[in-house]
Amino acid sequence: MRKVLGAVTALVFALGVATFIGLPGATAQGGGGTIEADVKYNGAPQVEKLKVNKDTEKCGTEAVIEKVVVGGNKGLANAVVSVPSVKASKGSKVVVDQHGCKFVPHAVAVTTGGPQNEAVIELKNSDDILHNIHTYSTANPSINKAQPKFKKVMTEKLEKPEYVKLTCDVHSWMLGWVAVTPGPAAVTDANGVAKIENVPPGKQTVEVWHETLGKQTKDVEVKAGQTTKVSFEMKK
Ligand SMILES: [Cu+2]
Repeated sequence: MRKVLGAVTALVFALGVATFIGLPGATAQGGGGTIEADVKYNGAPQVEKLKVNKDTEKCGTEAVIEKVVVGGNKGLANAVVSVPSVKASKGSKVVVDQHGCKFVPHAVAVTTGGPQNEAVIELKNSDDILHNIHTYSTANPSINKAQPKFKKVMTEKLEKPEYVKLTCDVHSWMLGWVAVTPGPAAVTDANGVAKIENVPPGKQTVEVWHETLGKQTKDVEVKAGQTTKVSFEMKK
């Protein structure tokens, strides 16, 4: 019995040490570097317009669905840049607002640290009308929930990394994206630039994903206290 207990204690101790050792490398703490990604697209912007005849007081009479947003200098907006070679131990939180019958921002990134450390998505309803969140997932369970006008905030948790499509069953044109990533991530701005700070030094993989233009990866060398620049050109 004592032997068994001893073995169990040793195993628990070993696991504890392994977990402890695993942490500093897994999370981006002090001493990291910055990755600055520049994402370009040489093609034309894609914008769809739809007549709206429902809840027009809040939604307006025309819905603009921006599938490909190209800004100055061919910069691609709404692209998710992430570092999947870094595994976070903690999930982060992101807020998506349903405002003017649009998901704002259109694309967001949030980190999952696995079970018990899931990514947290706060869904706000600032429209004062009924919305119905409906997500399209394969790795995570799908969410399909009404959010009446009195329910200002709804909180959901997602455990598995995945690019999740957000829609609304009340307003068919509403479209948004939640990128649930295993490591740190950011979304490109109007100029196609995204900055990710506190990335552990060493060889890292950078992934760029866009809802219509797909995915690309590149390897970079991150140095402590420095900014590593990386460029992508997305193709149709
Ligand atoms: Cu809606």
